[in-house]
Amino acid sequence: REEEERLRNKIRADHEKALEEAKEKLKKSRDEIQAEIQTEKNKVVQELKKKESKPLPPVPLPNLIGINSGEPADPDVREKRDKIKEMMKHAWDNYRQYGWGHNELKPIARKGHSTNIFGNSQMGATIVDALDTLYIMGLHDEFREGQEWIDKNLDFSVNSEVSVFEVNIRFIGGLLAAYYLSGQEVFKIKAVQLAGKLLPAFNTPTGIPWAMVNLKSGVGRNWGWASAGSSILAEFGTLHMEFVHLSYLTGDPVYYNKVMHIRKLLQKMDRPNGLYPNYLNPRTGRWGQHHTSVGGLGDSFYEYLLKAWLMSDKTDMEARKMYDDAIEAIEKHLIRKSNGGLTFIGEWKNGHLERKMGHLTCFAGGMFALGADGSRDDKAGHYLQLGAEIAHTCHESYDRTTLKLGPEAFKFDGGVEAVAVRQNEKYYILRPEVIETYWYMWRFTHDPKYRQWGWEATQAIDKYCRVSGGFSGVKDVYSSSPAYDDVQQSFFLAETLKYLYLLFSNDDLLPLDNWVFNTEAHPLPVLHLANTTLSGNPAYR
Ligand code: DMJ
Repeated sequence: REEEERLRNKIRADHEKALEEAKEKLKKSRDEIQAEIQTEKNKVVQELKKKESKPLPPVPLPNLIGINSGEPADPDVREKRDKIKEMMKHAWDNYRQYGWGHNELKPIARKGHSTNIFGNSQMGATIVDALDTLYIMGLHDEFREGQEWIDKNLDFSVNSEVSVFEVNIRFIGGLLAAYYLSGQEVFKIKAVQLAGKLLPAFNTPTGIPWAMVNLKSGVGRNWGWASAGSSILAEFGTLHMEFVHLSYLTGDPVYYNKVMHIRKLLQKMDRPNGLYPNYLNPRTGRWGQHHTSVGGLGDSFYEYLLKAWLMSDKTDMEARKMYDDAIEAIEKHLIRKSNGGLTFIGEWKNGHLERKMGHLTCFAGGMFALGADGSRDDKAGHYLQLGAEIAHTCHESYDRTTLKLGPEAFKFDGGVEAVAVRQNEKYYILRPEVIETYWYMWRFTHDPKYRQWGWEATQAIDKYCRVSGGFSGVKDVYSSSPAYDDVQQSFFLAETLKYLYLLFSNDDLLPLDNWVFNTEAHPLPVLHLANTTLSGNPAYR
């Protein structure tokens, strides 16, 4: 009886206590309740962040050779190199002052700038893209500022739809290069976090990724303008280098498997005239329009076949074969000599060759030179020569303008050679490809004309693109007083200034036997995996 009574009293007391608590809660204002909910939510987010920032398993760092100095002995060359470093400082300082944390800078309006490739959030694209250039130029205070911003502010849990390709080459590539150069863990951790956010883009019926993915929801889709819902060759075909490094650094084969799946699928497909079309439908696995380009929409796919082989310490023969087959077909169908003797690479459109070459295509001169060693039938001399001819043509496209800066696209039709015809192809947006080719040609030949051409471009950029708030693109390279586009592209700091700096440095700075540059000029070390296997995947190699 007593026990029953005691229990009943306890239940009554508990009940009253609960009622009291509920009343207390109800007394709280809506704002107070919301604040409590927010605090709880924040706790969960913090927990998650802690989990995500857990250190990754240690892996042996590849042999890192030549990450400092490259100081030339010749005072004239040193002076030129110093000038390029000063230009980098001007670009960075102005971004630091007027665009900090934004993706890019508007150097005339002196405020932040962004485009849809970066989604709608401020991800500091210029900071991430510029880090390794700052590092090799010895701008260490600036590098540290960038690192601090990344550590504190770079957050990928945002409701933002980004380009998988652009984020891969600029952010993952930039972070990985910064990690290898500096050894700072934060860059590796951020790269891996971001890669995890890109993985849902591969959830398509074929495993060919969507062009865009929402970092928060993981929902992907393709660009509205791309041939009947297709994915783009140069986008899904430019992930290999970064993804192999991610698997190497994490021991998780998931990244490697994604890109190898793409490769296997491409290998199985028929290629019209041996050429890869620029468009592939990720739902059906069928090609879209039969357009082939070594410029926009195709370019870096070919580049990454070659670089996959180089990065594997020349053991990935499958990639080398795909590269050799592809450039043989390109040479046969797309490369011609103009009446005036200029070698150019045209665009293939449904069985017809358009005699037009893009500024983007000019990177191919460097690619041919880089791939010369190890080419089929010992055609090394031939490919080095082809690289030199493309470099010459692209230099002509600069030299035939008023500003001595190259247009976005130029024709080889009738009497017109290496000159832009349409008004909307006359712009120069601080692109690197021509300078990139000068640098590779310089490394392989040491012909002084490449330094001379690089210096001409440096002076033209400084004269016509420099403004007090940074560097801007120009709308017409044939006009003596062109309008500015008011954008300082992040690739100007990542690529254009880096290639120029390397052109005036000694070859022992980032030697090509040890480093492979991704398509955004971020150097990644060659993985000497001869005696090892990629964790979890004995099939590698
Ligand atoms: C860069 O983002 C990369 O080089 C890419 O492969 C092509 N275009 C720009 C620079 O022009």
